[in-house]
Amino acid sequence: MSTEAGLRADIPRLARVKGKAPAAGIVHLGLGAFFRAFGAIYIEDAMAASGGDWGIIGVSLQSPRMHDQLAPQDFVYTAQELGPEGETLRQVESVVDVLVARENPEAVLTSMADPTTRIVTLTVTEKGYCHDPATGRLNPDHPDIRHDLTHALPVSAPGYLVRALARRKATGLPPFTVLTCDNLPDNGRLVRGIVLDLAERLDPELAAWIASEGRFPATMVDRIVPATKPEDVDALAQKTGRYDAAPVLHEPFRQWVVEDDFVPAYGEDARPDLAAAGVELVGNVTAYEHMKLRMLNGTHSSLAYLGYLAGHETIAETVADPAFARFVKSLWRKEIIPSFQAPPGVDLEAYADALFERYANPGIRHRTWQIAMDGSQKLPQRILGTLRDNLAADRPSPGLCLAVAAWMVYVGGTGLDGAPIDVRDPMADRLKSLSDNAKDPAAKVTALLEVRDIFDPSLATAIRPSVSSAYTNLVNGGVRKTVEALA
Ligand code: CS2
Repeated sequence: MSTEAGLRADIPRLARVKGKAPAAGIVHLGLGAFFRAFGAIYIEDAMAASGGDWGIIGVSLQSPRMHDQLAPQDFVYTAQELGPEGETLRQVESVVDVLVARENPEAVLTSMADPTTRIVTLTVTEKGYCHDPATGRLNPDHPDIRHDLTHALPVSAPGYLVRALARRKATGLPPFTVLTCDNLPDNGRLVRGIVLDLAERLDPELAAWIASEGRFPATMVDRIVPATKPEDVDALAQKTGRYDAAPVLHEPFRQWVVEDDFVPAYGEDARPDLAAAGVELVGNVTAYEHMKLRMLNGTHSSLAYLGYLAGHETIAETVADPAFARFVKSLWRKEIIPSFQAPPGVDLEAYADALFERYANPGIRHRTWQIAMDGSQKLPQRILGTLRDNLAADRPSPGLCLAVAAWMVYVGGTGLDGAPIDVRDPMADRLKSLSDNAKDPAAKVTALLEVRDIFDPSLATAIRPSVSSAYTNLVNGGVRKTVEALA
């Protein structure tokens, strides 16, 4: 019997056990599974270690679902840690409210402009920044940005940041620190540039104030958090005898590296005691970010496209296939590790070994289809930067070119077995029609490499031969054979 139908009515709902909710200090834009399994836990640990009012007001930009699931259980939820040897459960209580921006934009701006709000964290995914992925700059033609330029109540994440900062300036408050937790390159600088660009178009004085008073520390975030399925909700209810409408599932591993650069006007109160919770506070995040985006996310996306096309449902299933295991190890060793400088004291071979173990964790059913989403927004920082650095060093990248070719087959919308693919990507229609209108593999590759939002011209020219032959091999020989030949 499904929870929705039966158990929900029969068993008690989850409730706050620690009594009063903490007072709020953070507004989080884009409250999804990842932040609830990651930032919300670190922040709860920091409050437990050192106190402070850092309750989190979550904001869903679009859907009321998260609010509707969490409100009846006072915004608490279960974090289910899935290790290779079993699982542990934890109740997380740092979220104190959820607002739905589309339904009540005024409430969101009011919270962001409140004197108690000192940090706005974000996980709005790559596409939520309304930028051009190839350049990292604001896309002023994005429909949400066009809306936000002419309406006081915004719809986009950058719009909320800018309008809320304007309110704080008008009432004489310091800005909040903007702490992005999305997998974007140099994410702090990127969001700062986007916010300043939008502010400049609305009010140059506001832009100048944000530029001098605002802080946008870069971060590297890492924890694998597959989407929660209805079966997971049911199984947890059966196990605990309590109904939680929105548990999160995650692996044991976590790593958060943050530049220690918060709005100075708040002094000691500028941030939770993140270090006490195990966050690494550093002066510069770049090396960590290269390591994580290239080694983890780069191979995740490569395995997602190739694995999906080979018929594998999850990453764990994909790396259980020896050909793919050899392939990913050789990607790390030959193409990715040599492309960047390791963070101080980090052994990249050991990092790769640990990643392989994380991918192989049978407790984590992370679907290749989920990771394959939004490739147009992900490819540049995950794969193309590495390719560019390898070209400059004259290092061949056959594996990464194969991954790009697999992405091209994927966005064509038809698997190698002829089955349709449910492609989720803001550019899905455009990519599919480019592919459909080209007659053979070489023409498809050429057409897709001409998408300037993703590929710059010199990179496109340089990788065309290799991507083209990889595409042809995929079509003629199938995925496994092609992967095997490379590995
Ligand atoms: C994944 C990431 O869905 C994806 O694109 O690559 O969400 C990945 O699991 C996390 O970045 C791990 O920290």
